[in-house]
Amino acid sequence: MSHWGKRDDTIVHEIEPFNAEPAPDALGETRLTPTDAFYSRNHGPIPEVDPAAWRLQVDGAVRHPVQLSLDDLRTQFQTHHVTATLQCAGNRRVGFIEVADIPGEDPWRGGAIGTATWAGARLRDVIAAVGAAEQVTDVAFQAPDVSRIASPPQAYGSSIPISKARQPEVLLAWEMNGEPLNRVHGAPVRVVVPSYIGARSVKWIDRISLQDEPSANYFQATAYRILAPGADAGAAGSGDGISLGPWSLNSEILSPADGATVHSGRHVVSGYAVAAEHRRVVRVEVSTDAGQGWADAELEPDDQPWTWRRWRLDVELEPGSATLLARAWDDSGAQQPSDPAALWNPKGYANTSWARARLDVGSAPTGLA
Ligand SMILES: Nc1nc2c(c(=O)[nH]1)N[C@H]1C(S)=C(S)[C@@H](COP(=O)(O)O)O[C@H]1N2
Ligand SMILES: [Mo]
Repeated sequence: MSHWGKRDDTIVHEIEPFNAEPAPDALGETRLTPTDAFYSRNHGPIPEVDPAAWRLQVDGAVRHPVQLSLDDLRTQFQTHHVTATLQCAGNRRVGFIEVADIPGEDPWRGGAIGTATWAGARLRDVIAAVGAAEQVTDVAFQAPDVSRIASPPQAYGSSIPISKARQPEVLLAWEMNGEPLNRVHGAPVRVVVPSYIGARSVKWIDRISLQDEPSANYFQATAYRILAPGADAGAAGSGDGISLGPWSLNSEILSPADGATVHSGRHVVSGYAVAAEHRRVVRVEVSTDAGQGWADAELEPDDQPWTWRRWRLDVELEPGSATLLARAWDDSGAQQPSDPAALWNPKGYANTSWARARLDVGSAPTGLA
């Protein structure tokens, strides 16, 4: 085992704070990501919260503020299961770093994403219980982990619009993949906000506040924003740039992974695609000749609204160097932008450009070397 129960082949970007993603092949193997292959993204030390002592404070512009124990949350509200993909805004940042350096941010490959079955109470049921005042526009989450990355250093927090908070897919989850949520993924309770950047799925949550503005927390007001390409990230202040919430159409090639050496001959190219909120992935195309020709990949069934759609295609690779590309289309006819340079931003968020895998193809056919 590597750190925090992750597999030995985990790619660890930082040990403290712990930031790690699975090896691409491991991530592509299953529709549901095993917990030991699920990425971990942290901004401070991982807190150890005693579930018996844990309380969730729900307050702000509400009629009846409450303090809930884990037992209260589990017994006073119906339990719901949602299978949902989480994806970090920094997923695929390495493609941006090739365009221009992004100091101070981890070079995530395509593994800052994972799909799990979460169980918990619906946030909307808790909101209904406290009674939101008319003027409430945002639901803010607060956690106890203090981040020194934030300026000034502060505990992690963020918010989502109340319209999203009232959707049935948004959970206060205490279970992941059929087991009690573990410490590194936010025990005892985390928020799960499907189709929003992972930053909004606050772990170790201990306070929910209903308010008439977004959270003033550093990770809402200053970070997780798309600054203008020429902006100085170090000088960015509260409210600068485009605040990220819902993510956009994206895809990645997981196998063969970018940079791999493979044998010539037949290969299965495979990966994932995710659609934006309320959209569906309806087509994924793959090119083996740097974009001259494209073939439709075979897609996994589209029967889970909040999850990625994995895809695969059999291809023939000739000896030499090869560039595989993949691009997803959604049901509004949108397709991913081709060029990471057109999307590059100083903090390196939301690289949704075409997936690229550059391969060294040896001359021995597959299976004969
Ligand atoms: N309390 C807290 N919640 C947090 C974070 C954090 O650092 N502290 N990181 C966020 C980010 S940026 C992401 S992408 C997801 C990652 O969740 P995971 O570590 O369970 O994969 O958690 C989010 N929730
Ligand atoms: Mo993230």
